[in-house]
Amino acid sequence: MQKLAETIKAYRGWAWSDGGGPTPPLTLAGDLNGDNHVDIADLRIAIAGFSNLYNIYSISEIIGNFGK
Ligand SMILES: [Ca+2]
Repeated sequence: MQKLAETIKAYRGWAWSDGGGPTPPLTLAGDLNGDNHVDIADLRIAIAGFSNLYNIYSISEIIGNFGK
């Protein structure tokens, strides 16, 4: 089990260095404008595009990560 953990760690290290930048590999759920923060600007985007581009799950993600 320890061996597996080390392998995963090594793989992640490789993936990170392969990315070539400080940008996190995963985007923040609810960050619709891509500024790495979930705030009122993202909520406004979701409301503006509601039922078209975004739905109640988008709003839920924003509320869940609000302020991050
Ligand atoms: Ca944002």
